[in-house]
Amino acid sequence: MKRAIITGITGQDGSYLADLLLAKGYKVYGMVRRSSTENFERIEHLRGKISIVQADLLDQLSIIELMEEVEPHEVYNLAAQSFVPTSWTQPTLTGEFTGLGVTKMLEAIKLVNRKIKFYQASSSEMFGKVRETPQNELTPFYPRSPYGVAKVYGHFITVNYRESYDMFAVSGILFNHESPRRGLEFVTRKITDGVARIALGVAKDIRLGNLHAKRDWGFAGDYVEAMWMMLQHKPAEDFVIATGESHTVKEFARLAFEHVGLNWRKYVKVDEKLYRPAEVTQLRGNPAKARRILRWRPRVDLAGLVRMMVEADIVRIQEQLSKR
Ligand code: NAP
Ligand code: G4F
Repeated sequence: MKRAIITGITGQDGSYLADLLLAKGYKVYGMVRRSSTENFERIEHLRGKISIVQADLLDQLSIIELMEEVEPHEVYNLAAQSFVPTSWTQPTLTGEFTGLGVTKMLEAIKLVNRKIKFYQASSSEMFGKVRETPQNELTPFYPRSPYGVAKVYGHFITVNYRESYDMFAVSGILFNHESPRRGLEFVTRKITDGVARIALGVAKDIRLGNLHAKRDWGFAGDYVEAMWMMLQHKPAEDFVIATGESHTVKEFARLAFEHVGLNWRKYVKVDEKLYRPAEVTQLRGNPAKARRILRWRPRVDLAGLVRMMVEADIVRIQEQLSKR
């Protein structure tokens, strides 16, 4: 039976990847950092099916010991400080988790067993102030936030360990992917949660920042499949994962409000405090390489994603209200 370690198991992608690997017959080890309260909401349904193991991206020895104990075939490094605005208020912490944390994972593999396959969760934020559209594996990076800068480091250290030590280490350059398990502070989930509350009469409006920003949004369930495919494909190489379509925040909000029969203009308020010091105004990926080599393609389109997220938030908030 194949063994996999997932860092960031309590996050959106970690929970979907665990679902996928369990379905494929893996033994899954989810790495969590020590916390005074459990934060297992997204993996509640996996209790008893996966093993939870403690280690921290900031603690080299804890990661080495984890590799020695589990002897994994595959490691998926999804843990990071992943919220872009926080990277301006906590830039050094973001650098340590999101950047140097990757080196700690790679060093542990180098020391324990170089045959372990490694996936690094890289990001379209690395393209930042984009140099061409759409962006592909060869597009130069121009990050626009401490988060983006840290991800560029994580990407190149992965490439460097592959080239220096002949390790199977790949970087997946994933564009934005969303789901009902997305953190509430990210724009899509903030919108669908707000729409559900407004439709159920418990909120009056949603305050958003830049409505003109464009993103290439896909469904997280489709994207974790691409992560797995990258580790099955030889030789180890990097891939862009995206839908190839780009939409504005305003369009996302319009679709979400339309789903409950409301006009977004009446409920969305622009709050300039939510503007970023430096914005990534547009992102659109070119997934041609992944389509051609991995045979990967997304199954959920934007309309399907919006529907799935709004409906899940309505059900969740109705349940909360019925318990009051
Ligand atoms: P997420 O929901 O924010 O989850 C982040 C995870 O990292 C959480 O499980 C968190 O644990 C863990 N973590 C943070 N610091 C840690 C530390 N010091 N030690 C151990 N664990 C730590 O993120 P996501 O959306 O699932 O994204 C997964 C990865 O893909 C991230 O690296 C993100 O930057 C990258 N990415 C995401 C997207 C996207 O659109 N979702 C696109 C491109 C790349 P706690 O629960 O303890 O906080
Ligand atoms: O949903 P967002 O916060 O995602 P962002 O910054 O694109 O980052 C996400 O995707 C990256 C992949 O490209 C990941 F690497 C990263 O970890 C994360 O998952 O913001 C999307 C856009 C931005 O342009 C932002 O300015 O939405 C705009 N926006 C407008 N109003 C808002 C808001 N973003 C947030 N979070 N909240 C708002 O009220």
